[in-house]
Amino acid sequence: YNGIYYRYKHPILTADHIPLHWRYDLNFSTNPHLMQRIGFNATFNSGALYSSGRYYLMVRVEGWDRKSFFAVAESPNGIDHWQFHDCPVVLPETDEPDINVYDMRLTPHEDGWIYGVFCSERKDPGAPEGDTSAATASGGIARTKNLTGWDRLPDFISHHGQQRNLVLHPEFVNGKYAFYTRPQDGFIEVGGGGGIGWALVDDITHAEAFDEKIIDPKVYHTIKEVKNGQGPPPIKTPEGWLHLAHGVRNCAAGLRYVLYMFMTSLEDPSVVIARPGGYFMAPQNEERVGDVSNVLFSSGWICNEKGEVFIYYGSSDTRMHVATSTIEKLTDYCLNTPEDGLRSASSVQTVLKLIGRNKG
Ligand code: M1P
Repeated sequence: YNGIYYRYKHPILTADHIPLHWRYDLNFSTNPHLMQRIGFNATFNSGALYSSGRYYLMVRVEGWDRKSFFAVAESPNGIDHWQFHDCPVVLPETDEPDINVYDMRLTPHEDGWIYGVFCSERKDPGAPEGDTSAATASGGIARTKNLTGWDRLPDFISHHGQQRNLVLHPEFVNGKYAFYTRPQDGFIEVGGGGGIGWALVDDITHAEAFDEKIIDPKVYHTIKEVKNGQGPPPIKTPEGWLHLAHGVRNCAAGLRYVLYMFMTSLEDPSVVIARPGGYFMAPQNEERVGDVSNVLFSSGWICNEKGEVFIYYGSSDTRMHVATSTIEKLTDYCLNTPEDGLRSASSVQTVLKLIGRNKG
């Protein structure tokens, strides 16, 4: 506990929570050795939704076969007693079938639909023969009224490169749908692109972004030096929109993903009004180790009617955790945490200012 949020000792969802009837043939005559037939590797990076007092996670489930898909888990209190629904989500496809889908953000939109916006990965059709790795990423869009039946809409069209990190804003802005984007030059590297972008779209049933402006860039020698991306849809507060995002930097141990926050204006959600410096949460203890180590990633958070905030995050592409806070505390955090001064000397000055206030 650091005054900002409570962190829980244990993960809330792991691959061991996957129901037995998804894994075992429960008929003794066809499975006399009681062997597991289908395996699951990880449950992580979940979207989140609060409805009628129940807490829902749209979990990224990854199988032994490396494919991800979505499954809903539900809890009465947002912390524990999570249970998967009986079957995973059957996501309709477009004319160009997805090879892999992941990281669905759930946005209950003021148009009355609940949108699921996710990454759709496909083999790069332009890859040279023999290259079995090159892929492309686009923003997939589906919508539902009840988390059960889903309509698939055409993928988001961007004129600024691939999109692996797309999030729908919950309200219309100037009568249009608003998306947080991340233009990137390639599948892995954002290259000259990157940063959290902002795009307005007239028709979500044919979402096409003609213009994307960067509202939160990646920055040299910060926690978001290599890339960053909007996490869940922002939460509206009296002081502005609260945003949770991930920032990535490189180090000798490889890429390090941490969570950070910022706040945007109520009048224009594309204008950043507070940038608390550094990370909000970084991987710690067992969170640091997993399939892709040194990663925290969040695609979902919930604010309930009491102003309590449940921050759901995946650690090291392996398991799900929750941290809890309140709107009041997170707003205070955003408005009163000093900005990154971008140089060591500024960091010292920031500490000195606080020492001065505390000790005179
Ligand atoms: O493996 C770390 C993360 O990599 C991707 O995030 P990004 O596009 O920002 O690099 C995603 O696959 C994410 O799910 C994953 O946690």
